[in-house]
Amino acid sequence: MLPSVKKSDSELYEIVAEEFTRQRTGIEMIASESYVPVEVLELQGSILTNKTLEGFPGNRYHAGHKAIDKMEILGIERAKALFGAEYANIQALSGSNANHSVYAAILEPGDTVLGMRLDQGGHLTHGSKVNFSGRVYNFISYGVSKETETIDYAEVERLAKEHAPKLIVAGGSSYPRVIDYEHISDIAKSVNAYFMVDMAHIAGLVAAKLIPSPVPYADFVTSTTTKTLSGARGGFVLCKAAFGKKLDKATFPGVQGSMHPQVMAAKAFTFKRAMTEEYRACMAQVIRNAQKLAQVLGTYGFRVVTGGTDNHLLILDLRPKNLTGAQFENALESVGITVNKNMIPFDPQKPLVTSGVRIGTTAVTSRGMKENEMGLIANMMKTVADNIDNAQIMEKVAKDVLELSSRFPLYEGYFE
Ligand code: DSN
Repeated sequence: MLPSVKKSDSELYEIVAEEFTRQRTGIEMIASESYVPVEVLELQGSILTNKTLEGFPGNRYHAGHKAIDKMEILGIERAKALFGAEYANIQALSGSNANHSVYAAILEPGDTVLGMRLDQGGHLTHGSKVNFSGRVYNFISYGVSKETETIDYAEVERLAKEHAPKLIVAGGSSYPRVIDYEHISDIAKSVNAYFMVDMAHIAGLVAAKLIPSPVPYADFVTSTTTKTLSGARGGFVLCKAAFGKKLDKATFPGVQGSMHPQVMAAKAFTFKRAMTEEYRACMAQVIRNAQKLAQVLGTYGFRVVTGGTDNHLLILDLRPKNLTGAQFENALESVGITVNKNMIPFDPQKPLVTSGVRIGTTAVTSRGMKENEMGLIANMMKTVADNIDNAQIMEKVAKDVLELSSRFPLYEGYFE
């Protein structure tokens, strides 16, 4: 692995090696993570990183753009084909930047926007007060119903009528259920608002046509190519053709400067890979694994928020186990299982404590794990939750984690 770095910067090499060991030997269940194919690693580390370019194919501010233009056009065409979109911009450096570009394209500072609360499933960039979105725009938050823990569409409609937003944002980072895009689109139309969906978490499942696509209903769809798309670490935006020019101008020079061609090439590869049968089969397994995990954990005395999941993630309420999210996250990490503490709807705890954890199945599924392994992992989680102060039992679970991960090798042979 990294033969040149190993020779010239051993300090840095050791840090990357340490992280690789963690990834190889642990069980990775952070819902926004995946293991990318080696092609993505190669492209992101390729000579494309040497090129500085601003603008778009056919309209550049630097010479020497011929090959990179071809790459960007290829990536755009693949994104459009994969999602059946009219227009695509693949320059966003991240999902947050993708959202920022859309806001810059259609909003003025101070404009009113409806977005889902971060603590009930939304994202930081959907109006959180600690993020630019909540400081620049007048975000009004909607959430989930207390009874079902699913989106309260009646509240969305009521807030839309009351506040007449210029934009309604749907999607998020910890919502385990399918969203009724048609319903929210109808609400947006009824108040003459634009409609944007942030599908960053579920884009891979949408690409594989396993859950409904927001593309037919939304004016703008933003995403990353990480998470379920399992590829490059960056963002992209799809939109109706009529908004294409506005979107491009808002991306550059609006919120970004020069592009990252090495990452855009890795995005283009990610889109191509997501069209294959092999990828679709893996995404179907991601959902089956999440549902199996939710079902078994439910029988072990955890409360699964909304009662289950339609996608790649589930939220566990740990209160029946008398644990906080922070305690469980730490305990699981100590045995080699990585999850993140997460607010549950109407959580009485603070964000750095929380009553829940978020668990995702994309990474473990891409290593080849199936329902049987989800049963084993659920059992390990139960054992950890019930024996958090028992060092001997925790040590035994850590050994089980090592044994399980060793049966599903990661990047075997590639870095030797
Ligand atoms: N929004 C963060 C997450 O879901 O983990 C990073 O993408």
